[in-house]
Amino acid sequence: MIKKVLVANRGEIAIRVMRSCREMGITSVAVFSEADRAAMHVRYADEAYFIGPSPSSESYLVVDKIIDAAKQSGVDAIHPGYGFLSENADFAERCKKEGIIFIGPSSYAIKTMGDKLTARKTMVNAGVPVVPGSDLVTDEKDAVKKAKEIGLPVMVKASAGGGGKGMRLVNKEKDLVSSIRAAKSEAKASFGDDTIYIEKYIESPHHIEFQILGDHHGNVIHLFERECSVQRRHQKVVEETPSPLMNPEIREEMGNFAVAAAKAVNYSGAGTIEFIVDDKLNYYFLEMNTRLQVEHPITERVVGVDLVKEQINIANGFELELKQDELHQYGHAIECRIYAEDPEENFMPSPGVIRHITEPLGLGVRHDGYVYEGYEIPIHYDPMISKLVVWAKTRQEAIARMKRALYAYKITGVKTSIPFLERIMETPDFVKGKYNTHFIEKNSDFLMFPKKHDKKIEDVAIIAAYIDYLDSLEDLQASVCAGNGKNNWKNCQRRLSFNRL
Ligand code: MV4
Repeated sequence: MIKKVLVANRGEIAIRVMRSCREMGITSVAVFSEADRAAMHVRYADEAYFIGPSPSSESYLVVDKIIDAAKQSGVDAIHPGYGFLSENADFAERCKKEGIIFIGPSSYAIKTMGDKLTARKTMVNAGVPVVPGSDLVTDEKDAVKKAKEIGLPVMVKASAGGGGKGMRLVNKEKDLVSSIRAAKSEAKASFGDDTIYIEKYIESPHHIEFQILGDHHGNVIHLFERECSVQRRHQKVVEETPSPLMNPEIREEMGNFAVAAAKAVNYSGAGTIEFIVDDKLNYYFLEMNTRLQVEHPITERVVGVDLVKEQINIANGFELELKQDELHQYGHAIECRIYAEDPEENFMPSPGVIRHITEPLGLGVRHDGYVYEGYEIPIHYDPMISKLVVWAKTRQEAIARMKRALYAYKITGVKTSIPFLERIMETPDFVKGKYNTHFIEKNSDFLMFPKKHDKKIEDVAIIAAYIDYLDSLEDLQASVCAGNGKNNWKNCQRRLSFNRL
C-alpha cells in the first residue's frame, strides 16, 4: 500500500497531486531547487528535500537526485506530474529497479508511444485510424516517391519529435528534397535521431484528445474528450469539454479507438490519446501522452472523477472501480491557462514578484495555482501561473462564468495573459464553438489589439477598489486595536499599502 509519495515536480501540479494524497491519507514529500526555496509546493508538503541549483537540468531533471531524495525520505512511490521526468522511460525503469513505485505506465508503454513512428505502427496493427502516410523513409529518393504517392501537401515529421517539435509542412514538389534534408538534420541535432516519416497534411484540423485510464488487470476505460484546438505555437491556451464539434456517434467510435490504442501497449495509469480531426469529422490518431496532462481538471469536473486518486489506486494494483457504462459527461467545463506573459508584447515571459493577487472564487470555479503575494516567479521554469477552470450546465453559461472569473482575477507585479483570455471568451468564432487549430491566427486582429482606452479606465477602477479595500482593512484593524494605549498600527498600515501600490 502506498503510504508516502514523493512528487517529482513543482508549481501547481505538485500541489494538485499533494491535495489528493492528503485526502487519501498519504504523506507527501516535495523536492525543490534553489529558486524554489520559498515555493508553495514546499510549504504544502509534509516533508521537503533540496535537490540543487535552479536550472531544471541540474535539479528536477536529475534522476539520481530524485532517487536519492526518495530513498532518504523512504517513500513508497514517486508521482512525476507532467513535463520534467514524466515521460522518461529510463526514469520509470530506474524507479522499478530501486523498488519504488512509479505512478505512471510501464517504461515499455512510455518508450513505444514516445517514438512516434513506432506508435504509428502499433496503432495500425491495433486497427486505430492513423493519418495516411509512410513508414520510415530510408533516403531522399524514397521520401520523394512516398510523398508523391500520399499527395501534397505533406507533413514531414521526426519520429523522436512530438508536440509540434521537428515538423515541417511541404506544399510544393520542388521543396520536397530540401525540406526532407532539413528535417533530417534538425531531428539529428535536436533528438540525436534522424528517423523521419511523412503524413498527408490535414488542413484546418481540430485537436481532440481522449482521457483514458488503464489498470494492471487489463481494464481500460475512456473518460471522453477534450477539445484543445485553441493553441498558440503548439502551446494550449484554452481547453473545453465536451468538444463543440463532437456528436454522440463519433464520440463513441473515437472513445473505443482510444481504449484499443491503450490496450495495444498494455497501458496502466492515466493517459491521453491525441486525435487530429478535420471539418468532415474524419479522425486520425496523432500521438499518445503517457502522463497526467495540464488540462486534466476539465475532465475531472465533467465526468466526476479525481484522476490523481485513480492514478494512485492503479499504482497500488487495485482494479478500476469505474465502469465505462456508468461514466457520463455532465455539463460543460472550460480551462484557461494563465501565463506570466505580456500579450501586448508578443507574449514575452514576464517573471517577477507578485505584488497582489485576488483569486476568483464562487459557484463552479476551480483555481489550481501556486503563487502568493510576495512570491517571485522564477525565470527558470514554465511561465504558467495557474489554471482557471469553470463548470456550468451549458457551454454558454460556462463561457459567462469564465468571463466573470477572469474579470474577478486580479494580479499585479507581473503581466499576465488574462486580458487575452477575456478577448478569446468574446471572440464570435469561440462563442459559436466554430473554431479549429487556426483560431488564434485567424482572429489575431480581434485578439491582439486590446483597446488601450478601456484598459486604462479598468486599471484606475482596480486601483480605486484596492485603495478602498485597504482603507476598510485599516478601519477594521484600528477598531480592533482601539483601547490598546500606544498603537501606531495605522501609520504602519499606511506605509504598507503605499508600498504595495
Ligand atoms: C499534423 C497537422 C496536420 N497534418 N499532422 C502539431 C502538434 C503535433 N501533435 C502534431 N501537429 C500537427 N500534426 C498532419 N498530418 C497539424 C498539426 C498541427 C497542430 C495539431 C494539433 C494542435 C495544433 C496544431 C497546430 C499546428 C499544426
